[in-house]
Amino acid sequence: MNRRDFNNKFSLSTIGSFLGIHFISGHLLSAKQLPVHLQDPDPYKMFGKDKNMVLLNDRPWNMEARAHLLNDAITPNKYMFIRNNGKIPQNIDIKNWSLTLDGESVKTKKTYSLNELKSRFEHHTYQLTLECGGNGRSEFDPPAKGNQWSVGAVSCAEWTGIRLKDVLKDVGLEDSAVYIGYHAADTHLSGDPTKEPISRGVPIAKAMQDETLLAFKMNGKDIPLAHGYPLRLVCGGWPASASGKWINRISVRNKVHDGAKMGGSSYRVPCETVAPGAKVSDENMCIIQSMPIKSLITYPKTGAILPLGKSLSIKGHAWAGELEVAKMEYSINFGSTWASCSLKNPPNRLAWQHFDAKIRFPKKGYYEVWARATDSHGIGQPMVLPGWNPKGYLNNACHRIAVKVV
Ligand SMILES: Nc1nc2c(c(=O)[nH]1)N[C@H]1C(S)=C(S)[C@@H](COP(=O)(O)O)O[C@H]1N2
Ligand SMILES: [Mo]
Repeated sequence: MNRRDFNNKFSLSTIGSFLGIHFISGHLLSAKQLPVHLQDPDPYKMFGKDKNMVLLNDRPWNMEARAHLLNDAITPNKYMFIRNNGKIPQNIDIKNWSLTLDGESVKTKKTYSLNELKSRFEHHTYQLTLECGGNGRSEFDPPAKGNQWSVGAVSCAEWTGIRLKDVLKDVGLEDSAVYIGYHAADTHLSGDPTKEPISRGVPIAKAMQDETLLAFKMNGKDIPLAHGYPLRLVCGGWPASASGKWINRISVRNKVHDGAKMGGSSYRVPCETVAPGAKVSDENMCIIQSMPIKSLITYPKTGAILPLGKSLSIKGHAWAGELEVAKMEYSINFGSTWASCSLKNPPNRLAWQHFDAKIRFPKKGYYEVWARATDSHGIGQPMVLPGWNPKGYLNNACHRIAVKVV
């Protein structure tokens, strides 16, 4: 049984009947929302998350935001999604934490203590958008296995650290270097110590960008444990799986990194588009690189009620992977006509951009406000689901909220 079936069949109703509780209008709740008191330990307290975040899974821990929780310009920890592939490392020994640079294409293997990294290299701070490649997966039909993310597996926090490129220059690269791959301290769910839950990476060109950080601070404080304390790679604009948490080793490779979840159908999509439900062999899958143009209406919360004659101010963010967002529009008639939103410039490359608009509704009734961003190459968001793929990645369809004018 896949997770979607499990969630639908067993979460609320089954648990309710075990406890003799009736979930009145349980059908209105997300089937993925397990009652908090059934979680042991309480993940909201454990990770410092707002109680309105949605828990998707507990082994491993996965949690997402809802659109209206992401209204802050910079995402605070309490609204930041968590995506884990394995078990979070325990008992981190900060004094002895180190990062080893190795692989076929480093001049010499070298190990730095965390303090050495912090003291020897210049610090930089950037706001960086991290979106899980599977954000929006729950919409695909036929369904795709994996966490059934809605729209909330995205964040834009302020990360402080050192540039990966400064460290790579310090160790020295051979001409053969093409990719870096991270290794981290989280452990495989099976308990097998020889298996890594995930070990991904990026091409050298991405590793050498100014904004690619080895971060030790998030929003001005130590990175929260669930987000990679004490050291994490941050590669904004790419699937967030490239941003390794709890990292202790980076391998410089002379080929595309072949760590866990680099191959097969993990974070890969068909090289050529396929019909929904098609089987695609591994050779015909390509690694996801820059994430596609996308946006989110973060204010108001869907379901807003407004008196006729009063205008509605909407707010949100848009992001475009490696590119910039060039244009932001909204529609109140299911995409028949579009009007422009005002759009701010990003504070730095790879940060999401804020938009707002003041909307007047012509008469009473039910409306949907749709938002559509267009990137600097003129590529806009699709209004319906984009290309189906076996693992349900890259859903960047327009976000919409319901508004009633009375
Ligand atoms: N070591 C390690 N790094 C990891 C992961 C993981 O499971 N282990 N998950 C990846 C994935 S798939 C995503 S989407 C992001 C999520 O980052 P966050 O939990 O800080 O939001 O971390 C990435 N880095
Ligand atoms: Mo992810």
